[in-house]
Amino acid sequence: MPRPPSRDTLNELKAAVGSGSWFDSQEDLAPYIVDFRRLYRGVTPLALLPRDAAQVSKILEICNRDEVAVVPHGGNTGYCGAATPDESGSQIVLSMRRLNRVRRLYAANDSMIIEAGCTLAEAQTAARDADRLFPLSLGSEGTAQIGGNLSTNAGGTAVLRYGMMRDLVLGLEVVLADGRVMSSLKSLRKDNTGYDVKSLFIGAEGTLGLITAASLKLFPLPADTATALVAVDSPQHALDLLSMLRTAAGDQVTTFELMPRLAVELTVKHVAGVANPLAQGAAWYLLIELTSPNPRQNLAALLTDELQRAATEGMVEDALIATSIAQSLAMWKLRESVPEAQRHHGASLKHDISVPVSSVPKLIEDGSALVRRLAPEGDVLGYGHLGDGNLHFNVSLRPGADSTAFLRRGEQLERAIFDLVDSLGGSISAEHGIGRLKAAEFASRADPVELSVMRDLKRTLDPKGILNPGKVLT
Ligand code: 2HG
Ligand code: ZN
Repeated sequence: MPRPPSRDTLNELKAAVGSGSWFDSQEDLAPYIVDFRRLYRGVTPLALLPRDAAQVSKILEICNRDEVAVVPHGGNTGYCGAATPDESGSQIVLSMRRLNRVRRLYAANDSMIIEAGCTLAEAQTAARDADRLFPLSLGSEGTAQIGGNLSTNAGGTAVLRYGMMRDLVLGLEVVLADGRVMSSLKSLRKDNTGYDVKSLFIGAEGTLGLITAASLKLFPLPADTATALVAVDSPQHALDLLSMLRTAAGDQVTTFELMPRLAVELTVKHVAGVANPLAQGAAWYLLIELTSPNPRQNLAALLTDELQRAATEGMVEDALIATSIAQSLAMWKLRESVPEAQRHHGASLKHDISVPVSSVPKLIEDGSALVRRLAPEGDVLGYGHLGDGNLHFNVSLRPGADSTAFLRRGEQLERAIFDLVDSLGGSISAEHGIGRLKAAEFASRADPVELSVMRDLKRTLDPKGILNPGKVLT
């Protein structure tokens, strides 16, 4: 069991990074103790900002010896409280921000080695500067860091085409709990030498080791893009359209995002500069994007033909294909502003869940009935990555309704929604992770054998339990 650090340990940790690379005043520590959603407010005696893997190694060596808990901290954009210390005041924070170098970009190998503290946007820019694409894409990419993306196995809006963060990794550098550095920064597409150890650290939220750098896959830059905003009358028609588009365009279908009418209305109302280019009143909207590295693909024509055919068959109510980059960006802004609009609208209950793609209509129908029954003060705001079967099945407090009653019902509603998800063979955390928020629910729902394997791995890799205690596993 970790224990509070002594004064000597704290001094040794400060010396390990040197002056200017640690904070211990309440004022300086403020950004490190509250999570993005303000669900948790912790206490810490010290935040360390190492500059390289050697310093991270030294820190963990000391913490392991003295049994001091370490909470890794990236861009702090996570939704589950994984990067926030607990209230005990005994966990130190380790910020990755200064490990922010692009170590090497191998254009001919379509890969790059990049450190954990680079933001996702910095990773994308480094790739673009070499005429390549790093395809992970999400609303918080200007702040979220690669280490956090890896540790939560981030998803976003291009998973349909490129997969999640795990699918984009060729190798990792990881500092283990005792300070040893596992350097496996290979850039190989094929490597069948034993267990896939690196994969253990992806999605582990810093509980098995601290990722300091990664070798990531790159792709050709899109040279032709077609973006459309499409109105449909039901999630089933949206799925029919997805199937039709994938038959016609295969993997060129990069993005297929669903938004209910309420999401669009709130975004237009609350976020400056957002407009709905389609006639008001559609029940559901889709943001669809097709991309190809071939500049002569004429994706706009393909998308126009398919949408016209879908309209004739009664699948599509209305559609607009962007004819300029500005118009395409405006459509993206509409989608990416939904979380912000929901924040402005007031209290909400969030459920980041996934089911097999074909079960999404049932999830929405049965989930909405649960909300009407168990949280009648709320309106369903279920939107997200339909192409991946991942909905942010959120519920927003109706203006004027009783927020205390609404929030009190949160736990019961969550359990009912998770039961529904389980019955559909889904996941209670599709892309935001477990952190502290879902640790108890996860423990009670995971396959017991799988959970015991996870606990065995934790004991093996972190026998003193110093790495991000209380997150993922209870
Ligand atoms: C998104 O897809 C993010 O916009 C945030 O994953 C989801 O705020 C949410 O619930
Ligand atoms: Zn999402």
